[in-house]
Amino acid sequence: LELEADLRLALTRGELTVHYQPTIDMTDSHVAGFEALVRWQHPVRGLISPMAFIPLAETTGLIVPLGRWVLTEACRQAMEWSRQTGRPPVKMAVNVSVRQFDHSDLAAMVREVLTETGMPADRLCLEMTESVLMTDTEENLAQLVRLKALGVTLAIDDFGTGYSSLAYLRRFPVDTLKIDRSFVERLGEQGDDAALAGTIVQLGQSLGMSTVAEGIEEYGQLAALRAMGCTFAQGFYFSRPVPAGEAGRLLLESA
Ligand code: G
Ligand code: G
Ligand code: MN
Ligand code: NA
Repeated sequence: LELEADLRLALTRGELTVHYQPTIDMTDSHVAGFEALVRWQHPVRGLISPMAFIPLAETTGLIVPLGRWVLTEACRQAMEWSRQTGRPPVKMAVNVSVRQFDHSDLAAMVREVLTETGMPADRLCLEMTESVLMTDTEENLAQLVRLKALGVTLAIDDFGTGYSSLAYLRRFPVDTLKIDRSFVERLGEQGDDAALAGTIVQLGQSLGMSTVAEGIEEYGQLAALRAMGCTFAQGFYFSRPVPAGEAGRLLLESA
């Protein structure tokens, strides 16, 4: 309860911050984009992981203003890097909770933020879990269609951990599958696990979707996924999520 009141204030006090983790193009290893990941710099408790406060934000509805803040900050940052480098804005992926579908007109919010920041829609990717495809299907489908109409791209996060049906996947306007790190973690070990990652890559290919392997920590995992034809890679092997200053340097070095 104390944390809830604190979280409410955190938004207004500027205690939230965004870290950025690069996504790497498998073909030439350049930085293809970043995923924005929120953190809370609590005045007493220090840096708090989103795992500790996103669920609270979801149950209290604070996820709506928090989600808007993260999206605005990530787009603003992409535009600032673009001005600094003279290059087009980097591709930016932002996590969206299923609760943001329930409690707000997500497409209207995204359109406003794109206008406010000047971020081109096609540079923004929204990541959501399979639960968006599984609950309130018709209403969520309508929201996704409105989001696609803006020109943003859509990714399914932690793919393979839910149980969305293949029929839903075909019906929903999804561009990218992010292979959950549990499938990447066990690559190289005995058993079915390599087969599962490979199956998701092939599923993506047959549906015309790109694939991002999450949680790559070792070269062997990278090599295996590259051989499978996975499009993008993300994980501690390349970089942890880092503050904006460091992410900007990664972007410059990768040019
Ligand atoms: O940053 P980290 O890897 O610790 O993230 C932990 C979890 O918090 C992940 O599941 C991630 O998707 C989620 N998360 C991080 N930032 C955001 C955000 O801005 N919005 C939402 N909804 N989830 C986020
Ligand atoms: O659910 P989502 O994919 O948004 O979660 C991102 C989370 O995964 C963040 O907490 C991030 O810190 C974490 N993460 C990113 N790369 C790696 C990795 O290589 N290994 C592990 N263990 N976690 C990772
Ligand atoms: Mn994510
Ligand atoms: Na994920």
